[in-house]
Amino acid sequence: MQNIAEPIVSAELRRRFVSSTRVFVLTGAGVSAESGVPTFRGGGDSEVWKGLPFEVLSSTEMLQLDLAAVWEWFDYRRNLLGILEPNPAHQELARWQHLFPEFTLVTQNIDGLHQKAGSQRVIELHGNIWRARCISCHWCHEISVDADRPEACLQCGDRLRPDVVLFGELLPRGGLERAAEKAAQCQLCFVVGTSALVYPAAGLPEIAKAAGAFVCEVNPERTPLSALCDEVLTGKAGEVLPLIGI
Ligand code: BV8
Repeated sequence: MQNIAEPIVSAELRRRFVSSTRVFVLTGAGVSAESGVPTFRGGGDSEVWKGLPFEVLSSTEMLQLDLAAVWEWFDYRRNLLGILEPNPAHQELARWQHLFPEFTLVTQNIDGLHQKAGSQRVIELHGNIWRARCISCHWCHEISVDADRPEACLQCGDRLRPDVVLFGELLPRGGLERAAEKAAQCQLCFVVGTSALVYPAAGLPEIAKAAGAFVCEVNPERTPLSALCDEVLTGKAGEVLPLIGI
């Protein structure tokens, strides 16, 4: 059994953790990995389903081409997610929201596990797999674990689509702007479990850094963002995050 030494949390980071009043956290698929949610990249094969890479399945082109196939892909993922629970990383971030006067949690994930762990006011940049949206009137419908999703919009009868931002689609108005504003105001920024490849989300830590924040990355692997960070804690989010706030 490989003995993975615990990452050393610097005295500087601990000092900043106890003295900061404005903290910003960006999470990616890696924060849900220990809950059993497959990541898209990093740590094995990227998510491929029925021979198609996820960037193709989750794209605006695929939506135009074959809405039923997109629903099949999201139904498959939702069924996987239905039985999964938050892990210590989600729980620790839910605890952090009570530690700072201004705490902003921004996620690229669509799994809803931050909210399930108790995080509130989560900024979901890429939407949520537990919601369907009408392609005409944009009416939204919650999809619960134990009920079939509605076949058509209950308001206007047109087709529904996942309320998720697909590749090639603009992010919903408001979320990204609010996230960028908080990133520019924070004193301490954590980047947890993201390959930092998908924009515009990956640009948020760059905004924080440019505004003078101390940036800390938590990831078992290095990313294009690592060089920009003031501290890189190499390890799993569920194991590392609880070490920071003690
Ligand atoms: C946009 C929802 C303006 C769907 C997602 C060509 C045409 C159009 C656009 C583009 C283009 N070329 C580039 C773009 C921009 C594109 C983009 O950035 N593409 C990338 C791939 C190059 N972005 C967009 O399209 C965005 N919109 O730009 O609009 C526009 C519009 C039209 C034309 C031009 C511009 C929309 C992006 C949103 C897409 N939707 N999700 C779905 O889920 O199916 S993105 C999806 O992938 C996720 O939400 C997430 O954001 C991303 C995956 O990233 P990560 O979360 O980082 O996950 P990943 O698996 O990559 O990494 C996991 C990390 O965790 C790894 O580092 C690993 O080491 C680490 N890890 C593993 N285990 C652990 C761990 N860390 C901690 N603990 C562990 N235990």
